Amino acid sequence: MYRFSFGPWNIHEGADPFGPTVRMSYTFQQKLAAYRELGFEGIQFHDDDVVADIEGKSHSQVLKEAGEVRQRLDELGLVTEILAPRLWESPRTIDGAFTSNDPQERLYAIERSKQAIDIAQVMGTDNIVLWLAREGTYIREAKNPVASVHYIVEAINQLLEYNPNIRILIEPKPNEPMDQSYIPTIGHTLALASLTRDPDRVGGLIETAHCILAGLDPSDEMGYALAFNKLWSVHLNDQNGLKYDQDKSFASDNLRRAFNQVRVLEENGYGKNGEFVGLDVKVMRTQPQELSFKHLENSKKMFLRLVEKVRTYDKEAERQYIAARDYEGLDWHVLQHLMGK
Ligand code: XLS
Ligand code: MG
Repeated sequence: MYRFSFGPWNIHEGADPFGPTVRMSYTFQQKLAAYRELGFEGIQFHDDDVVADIEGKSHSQVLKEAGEVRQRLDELGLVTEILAPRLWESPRTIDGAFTSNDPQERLYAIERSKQAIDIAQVMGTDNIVLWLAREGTYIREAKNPVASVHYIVEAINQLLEYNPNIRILIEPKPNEPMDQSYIPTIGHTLALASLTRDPDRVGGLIETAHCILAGLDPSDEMGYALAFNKLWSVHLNDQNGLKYDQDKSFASDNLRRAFNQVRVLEENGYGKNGEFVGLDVKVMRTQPQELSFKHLENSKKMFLRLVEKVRTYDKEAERQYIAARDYEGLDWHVLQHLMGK
């Protein structure tokens, strides 16, 4: 039995860098109410998804408001999967958060992350996600790449020390908003984990589109993390090539690539330790408001249909093709299976 999650930002108003919103907003409470209706149990939160306008509020006020949201989730039978500090929108993180050239800004990023940990504890999760959005450069000369890695390690060390229960899930992405980011892939993530004070508490969250933007195959990236027991969450979606980050519905661009992601997850027992199948999908800008949940429903349905495809896949035939080194035969076998014969 898989459990599914998404973040409130996945229900959105259609703004993009070139145009304003095109749909009315759903309120936070309406979004929460939609989860169960759509068959989702887990919520991915940023700190300021839980507590709006977080920057102006005192720590005790923040925790009080988080407590109210927690209560509402309990009533609705929802759980918080992950909590992520939003470190890329503040005027204090323009030059990056943990890797800003300004020590005061680096400090701000660490303090804000510690507060996110406190919010996570109120919300009942130990999973802290770090999408290191602005930890990178527009031009290489702007930052020191060696010092930047040490800054990130130092920040993570402080967070690990701050709370002994939490674990850090780094969500790698190679670019956007930066020209180049410092932690672009799961390999970088795991290498970074090994430099921290408690590598067992640092792992990864893999997003399909981020792998594709790095020119890598998402199922192989997932397989790599699984080999280290470090795949602690996923953000499934899809992406048409090396373009802006699209966050399309899962499987909508490349069915076979989606099949292989489900295959590597299913065959390696993903979910058995409580991991969620997380989505990070955007509905198309053209969609009318009343039809703007379809990307979530469709992504979940496709995941479950592909689980069936994995379970009904003829493994004995696969074994024979591999033994004969007949990969053309194997290719056809896979395509036939996906076409439903
Ligand atoms: C990036 C997401 C981001 C993270 C969590 O892919 O949109 O919000 O998933 O911080
Ligand atoms: Mg994501």
